[in-house]
Amino acid sequence: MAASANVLSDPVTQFAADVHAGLCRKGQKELPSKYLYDPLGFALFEVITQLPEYGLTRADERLLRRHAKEMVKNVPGPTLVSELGSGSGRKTRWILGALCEREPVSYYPIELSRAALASCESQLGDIGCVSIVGVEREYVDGLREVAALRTDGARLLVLFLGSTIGNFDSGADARFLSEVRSVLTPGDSLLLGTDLLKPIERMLEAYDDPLGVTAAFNLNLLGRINRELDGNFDLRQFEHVARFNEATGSIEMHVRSKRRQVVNVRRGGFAATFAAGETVWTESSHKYTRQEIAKLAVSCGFRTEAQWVDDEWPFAENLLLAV
Ligand code: AVJ
Repeated sequence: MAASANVLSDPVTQFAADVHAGLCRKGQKELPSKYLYDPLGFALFEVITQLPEYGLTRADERLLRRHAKEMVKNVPGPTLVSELGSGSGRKTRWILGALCEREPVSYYPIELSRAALASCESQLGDIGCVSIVGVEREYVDGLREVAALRTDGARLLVLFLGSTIGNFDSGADARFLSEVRSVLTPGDSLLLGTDLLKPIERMLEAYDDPLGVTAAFNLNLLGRINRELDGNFDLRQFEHVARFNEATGSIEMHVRSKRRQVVNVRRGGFAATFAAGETVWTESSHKYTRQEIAKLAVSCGFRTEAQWVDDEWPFAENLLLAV
């Protein structure tokens, strides 16, 4: 193995360290949800967004398509647009298109994965008056870089769509928004997509679909450990669990061990023991109320300029103004 593979900034080393910490801790085992998105996980998530039970992404896109004109009216130009996580360009197209009606637009998607940036550029590259500059950084670092590019009088519009904010632990969402705010200047805005609280059965169906795509998405995290860290998880000995945590207002995904077993993660240099029925917590997806979002915004230095809520699937697009 090359010596350079051992430096701490090496992604494999970081993955191994996070997996080690999460699987060998006392109490509830956990793995960071960002690791769900390797190429296979990303492809499975794309399928999830098309499931009839998972209305979140379609609601997000519907709102942006229907209200993009109104949204950008609230953002006086000239404007630099930056997106935290480029996702699929489908939703962003509506906002960029609406802005284009009044001015040429510079769009800076921020994303850790170069592949995602490339796919974003190929999806949105055809909009004539938009110039795309991908930023391969962590969200806040990337945003700081973009903010430094602005010229006098230019405003920043930050997009954080798809309810990705819901994946932060409670409290961490506010810390993150405050950090974003600290990069902005009064008059800048943040368009924040948030999934809303709905009846429990509807939420559980969305995260435990009858086709088993979400189960595959979740179990793939163990498969990824096998592939990248030379682990020996037997995926058939674990099962997908989705539950609603009333205390935190979040859907949680776990993988549950069907029996007592020991798993080796050879590239991590450790083994982890699982009791029968023990779970590994792999993701939280917080479901907000409209009031909760407005409160969160105020506590982080924003004012809620407007909210748009989908009529088929409770989901809100929140336009927050930095004050
Ligand atoms: C991409 C974070 C919005 O939390 O609903 C979908 C990820 N997890 N099904 C979500 C996800 C299980 C999704 N986000």
